[in-house]
Amino acid sequence: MRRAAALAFLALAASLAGCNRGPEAGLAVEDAWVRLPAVAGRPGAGYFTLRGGPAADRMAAIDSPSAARAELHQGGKMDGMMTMRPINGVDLPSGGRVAFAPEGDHVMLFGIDPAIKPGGTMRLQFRFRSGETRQADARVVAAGDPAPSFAP
Ligand SMILES: [Cu+2]
Repeated sequence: MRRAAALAFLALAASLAGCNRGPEAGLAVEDAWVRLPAVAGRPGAGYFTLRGGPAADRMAAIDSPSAARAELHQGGKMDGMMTMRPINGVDLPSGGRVAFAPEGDHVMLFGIDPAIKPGGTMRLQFRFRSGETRQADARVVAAGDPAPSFAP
């Protein structure tokens, strides 16, 4: 009886594992969104959550087919003012989560394609030091709009 239950569990685990491809399958980009600039031609900002795979990694760069250039920025506040500075990546612990969120880290998107509109999506491409890549279709909101809510 106990053995049968153990076998059933193994079968379930195997079928769940079958959904994944390769040992790095846990690495993911979730809940990506982009806030467009208030003034056309100014940079927009992108936010997302990185989910670490089985091995520690580092997210090293983002680019987009719909932006001329993208920079990773570390954001913060100093004396009540928003500050930002370029960073060359962010460490992603094994199985960990790293959030890029308003008033914190973000990807600055320069030269956004005018065809990108609120309510649409914008493709972001993530490159990791391990050589892994991921894509996300970020939800696009207008400058004054609140952050989109993502299903848990
Ligand atoms: Cu910035």
